[in-house]
Amino acid sequence: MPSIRLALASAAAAVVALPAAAATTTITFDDLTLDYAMVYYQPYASGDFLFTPVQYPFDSGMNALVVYSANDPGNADPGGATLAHLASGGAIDVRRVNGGSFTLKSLDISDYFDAGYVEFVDFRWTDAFGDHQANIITDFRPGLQTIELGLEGVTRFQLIQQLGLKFQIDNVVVETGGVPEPSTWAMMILGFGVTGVALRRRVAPAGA
Ligand SMILES: [Ca+2]
Ligand SMILES: [Ca+2]
Repeated sequence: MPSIRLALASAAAAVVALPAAAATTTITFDDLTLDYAMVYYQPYASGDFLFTPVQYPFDSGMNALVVYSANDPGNADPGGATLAHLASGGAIDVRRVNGGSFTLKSLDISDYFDAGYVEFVDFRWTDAFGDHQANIITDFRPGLQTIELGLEGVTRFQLIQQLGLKFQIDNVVVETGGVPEPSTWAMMILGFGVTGVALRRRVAPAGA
């Protein structure tokens, strides 16, 4: 009987401990295997992350995403795909379906034609402290560059194209599940406590 109790307690502890394990995901857009730049009017979904095209008042064209796939000469990810907004002034909005927070570790970026143009990208993100803004500047070389961000507790972020300045993104690295909710902590402590009790019960007869 004590061994059964131990097994049950361990299983319970394992289940409640799961939310504490952070999962890191790299969103590559490489599932979008198309022949040429394809216009997307709907959000692009990867897991529970949504990439939605947003139109700002100064947007000069259609509100849509563009996929740069393998055969496009402007693709900064040869053999794979990248994501862009079609219109100058448009933005890509990223958040989780459930509105949950995540860590934005890094993302790759290049100019829209991957020609090595220096572009200024209006980067905005929201966390528990409010809204923030910074500029990302693409380098003067063809190919992707990695922007290290390490932003924790993000609930959404946007990459906004300045007038005449466009970009493509790839390899968005996000981490979820790293910060257990208070109720999860309570369940974990309870789970470990039960395991401890079961272990003591099993050890006691051997020492008697
Ligand atoms: Ca890619
Ligand atoms: Ca570049």
